[in-house]
Amino acid sequence: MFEKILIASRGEVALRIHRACHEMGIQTVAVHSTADAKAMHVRLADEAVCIGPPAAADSYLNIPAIISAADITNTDAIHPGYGFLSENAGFVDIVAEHGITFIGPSADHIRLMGDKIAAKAAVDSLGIPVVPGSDGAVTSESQARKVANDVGYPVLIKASAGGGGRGMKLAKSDGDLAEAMSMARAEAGSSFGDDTVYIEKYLEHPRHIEVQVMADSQGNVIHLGERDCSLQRRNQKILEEARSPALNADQGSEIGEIVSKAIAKLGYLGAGTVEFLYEDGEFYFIEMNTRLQVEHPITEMITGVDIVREQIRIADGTPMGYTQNDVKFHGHAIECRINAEHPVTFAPSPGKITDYHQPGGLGVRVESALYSGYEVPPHYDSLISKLVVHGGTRNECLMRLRRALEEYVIGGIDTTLDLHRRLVEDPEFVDGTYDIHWLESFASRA
Ligand code: MV4
Repeated sequence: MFEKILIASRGEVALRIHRACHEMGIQTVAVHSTADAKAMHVRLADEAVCIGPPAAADSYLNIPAIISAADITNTDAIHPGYGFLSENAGFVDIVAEHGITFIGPSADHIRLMGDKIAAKAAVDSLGIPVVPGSDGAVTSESQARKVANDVGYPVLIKASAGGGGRGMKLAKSDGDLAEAMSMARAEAGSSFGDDTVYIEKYLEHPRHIEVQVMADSQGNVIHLGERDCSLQRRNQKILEEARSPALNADQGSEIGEIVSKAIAKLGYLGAGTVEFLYEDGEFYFIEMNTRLQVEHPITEMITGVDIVREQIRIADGTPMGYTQNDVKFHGHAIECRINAEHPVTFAPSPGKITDYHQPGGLGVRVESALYSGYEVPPHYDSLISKLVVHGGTRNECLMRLRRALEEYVIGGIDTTLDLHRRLVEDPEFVDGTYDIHWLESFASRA
């Protein structure tokens, strides 16, 4: 097993990875920007290396600085967390060239899933249902018109190099198509340096449901059920649930099995998430994430599987500690993402935490690197805490979540705690009947 792991990330996930390492008897190396010198992950790690100035491009994305930090500390492996370099195939190649293990999938699988057209074709051929649309790239307006007429309007034009909602354009009817095509291509070209686009039928009221999978180097593949991530605003998830309130256990396990089989055939290694839109009882693949996800704790809460620990074991070549038969689902879990933002305007609110009190008790888990006196820097993502609650049923989980939200105190800055306090009282949220558009209207009603 590895003796020392470098954590190429910051904030709550750096702490999450540190905890898994120390429970496994593995030493940790934190890397940090000058803005993060007083961060909790730096304080707790066995060693810490400053890798550059505040801007992420010069520190957390600075590959030479991170590789140097790994070399001088005699690091065996690097965990990239999420964001930053976690889905950068070039980084994975460089890590390998330095004789260090990347804790994650192969560079080839990261590259494949980063190319949205190639990813869709690959999973389609492996039996995963996809959204009806163009067979690969669409290069001309006449070709676009033919696809749109075949699948029916409205259609969505997506950038092959995009993902996460960036570079999509909607054409409601034939009259919109030419402009949507040229805008999508221009935006894709300027944002990603690649103007390749493809077309899909636009699903109007889907839910966003994703399946967590893990695969080890012995060929063992498991799924850990689904998460419902429909509550989002401007492509930022706000609250996630496991399992999905829209599915019964059999429906969730059915798509889980389909995904597991496909992942096995793909020869994938490590943790991954296959994202679907779900509408009128049908699943439609949209993309695959080849990293640990922000919302992984809700899956851990309902399965008892420590996903980060399993990632580390897999990267080391150790078999996973579970087969599918060992995975049992217990109760319901919800994660509230708490951001340093105003709860109504969502204006960023970095600054000093003057008061801090975390909720606790049975079934309550807080994933955060905050402490009283800590200064939230303005340079990074505004996620400062994840409140993760488990209960025997969804209703018990909700009762416990309301209680935990009452206890939580984060003083000195604006946070989205009040948004969550309102959300958990809303009858439509409690019903669980929301789609991907619902939260935007809820947030604007405040
Ligand atoms: C779609 C869609 C409707 N139809 N594709 C946005 C994020 C990116 N991963 C894919 N996205 C969407 N793709 C088709 N064919 C609607 C969205 C979408 C969305 C998806 C998941 C969660 C939130 C969303 C919010 C707006 C649009």
